[in-house]
This record gives sequence, C-alpha cells and structure tokens, in this order.
Amino acid sequence: DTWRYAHEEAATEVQGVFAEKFKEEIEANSDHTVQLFPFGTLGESADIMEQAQSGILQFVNQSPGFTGALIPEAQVFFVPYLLPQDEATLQEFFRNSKAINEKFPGLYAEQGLELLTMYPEGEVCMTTQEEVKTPEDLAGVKFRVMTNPLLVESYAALGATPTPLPWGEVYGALQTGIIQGQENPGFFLDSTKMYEVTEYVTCIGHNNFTTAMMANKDFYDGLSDEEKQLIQNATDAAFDHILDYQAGLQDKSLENIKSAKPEMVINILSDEERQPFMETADAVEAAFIEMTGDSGKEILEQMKSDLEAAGAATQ
Ligand code: 6CS
Repeated sequence: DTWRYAHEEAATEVQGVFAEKFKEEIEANSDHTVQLFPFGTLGESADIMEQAQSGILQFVNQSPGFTGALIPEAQVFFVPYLLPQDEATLQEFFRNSKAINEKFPGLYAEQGLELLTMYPEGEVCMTTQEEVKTPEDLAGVKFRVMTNPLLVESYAALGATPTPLPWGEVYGALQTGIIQGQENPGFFLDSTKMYEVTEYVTCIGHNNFTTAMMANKDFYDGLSDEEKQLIQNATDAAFDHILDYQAGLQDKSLENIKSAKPEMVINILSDEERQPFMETADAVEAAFIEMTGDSGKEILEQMKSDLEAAGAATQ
C-alpha cells in the first residue's frame, strides 16, 4: 500500500533529501510505496502535524520549533548554546542520545506519535535589516521565531521583540516590514532566498536546527515486526545519508548567498563578541524549567549528560 509522508521543506532541502532517501529505501526493500508531500502541498507545519496525529498521514517530519507548542519538553532544543558547534560531537550526540532515544519517545507517544529519529539540519544564523554585533542591536527589532514559547523567551532575553509566525508568512512579512529579522540554518537562508529581503547574516553559534521524523502511532503499532524493522532500517539509512549530505553545506550556503548578493554582509561573530549573547542562556534555561517542571528538568539533565558523553567520545 501507499504510505503518505509530509515534511516542512522543499524536495531539494534537507528534510526533502532525508525523505527521498527514506522513500527510496522503503520502496527498494518492500512492496510499499511512499508518497511525499513537501512544504506547502498540505499546508503549514501545524496542519501536517494534525494530519499525522489523525492518521491521514502515516509519517511526518516536524521541527521541535513547532512541536514545542504540543510537547513543551521538545523546546529543550532551543536553550541557546546547549548543542555543541563541533560537528563530530553534534553527530555523536544525535546518534547516541538517551534523551532522544529513551526519554522523548514516551512524550511523543502521548500525542499519538511514534518518534523515529531526530537529526540536525545545520547551524542557525540570523538575517536582519540592520547589523547585529551586540544584543543591544536587537532592541526593538521584530524578530520572527517559530511558534514555540521558549523561542519567544530566547529572543526576548536578547532584547528583540519576538514575533511567532508560521514559515509561509516569513518572506512576505520581511518584505513588507512587519518583521525585521528571522533565524534559520545556512542552507535554508540560501534556498529560500532570505537574502533578497534582509541585508545582514549574523552567526553567533547559539543553535543547530533540530528536526524530528515520526509516524502516526496507531499506524505504527498495527505494523508487523518485519515492517517495523523495514521502517527502522530506512530511517537509519536516511539519518546516515543526511549527515553525510550536510558536510560542508553551511559554508557552501553562505558562499552561495555572497555570490547571489555580493553586498550582503555576513558576520560570523568572534568568541569575544558572542559572550554577551551567551550570557542570556541561563535565563532561557530557567524559563524552560519553569515551563516544563520536573519532566523538562529531567530531559535537560539527560541532554547535558548525553552531550558530555558525546564530547568525551569524540575527544
Ligand atoms: O523556520 C522555519 O519555519 C522552517 N525552517 C526550516 C529549516 N525548516 C522548516 C521550518 O518550517
């Protein structure tokens, strides 16, 4: 039969490349076919999540940036400077994290979802109309964030005016001046031509864009063990593929932006310049614990110990 799978990006963007590999693996190893629905074909992120929860879709890829509104603990991925910038440590963390493999599945299951994997999509940088060298430069800037409360806290802590919006509204809102900034990983800034409607790219190393791939739980629970194994194998293959695919992608994307618009200013802030941004992280972490209580605290502690283990393993 045909399995329907929706994601939040175009077919040629990271979630699309992951989905394509998953489809290829399923179809090569079974009689099932996978029908892919890229961004926009079934609505916004919130719409595809509803469709996956109700079983209209069998698979969905959604960032915790949106799922955080549904599963508050998933907002942990937006505590600034929690994830490492070192690529090897980051990948090691996503491969072996107990928080991801053991703690999150139960929280997703409560929402009718079988969490299959989480993976990183690249370092997040801001694009703005004016130069950002210090948090003060964000004062009064209406800054678009994905629709989760912790991201609102995070940009409020930086002094900006956070404005949660679904993705489909971002380009137009920048164009008409409703917002003056947004953040996304390098490949997405390039592919969605954010440089056409902003003047500065600023990278402060505060986050890597995390996303999650999942199935409708009733659908998944009804599968045979062979089919579950098929899905796990296809997920693992897509996971490996997407990590390889991203090697060098951030730098190349920033270069693409520069050649598409030479006057675009790309500032990768130095460690010293990042310091005042880093100082806001504790307040955001405190806000996360306040929002999620013991359950969130446990996840955060597990994440920290997973990150330490990943760091030690890649020394
Ligand atoms: O900013 C967003 O809303 C989007 N960013 C990425 C990298 N993927 C999908 C998401 O909708």
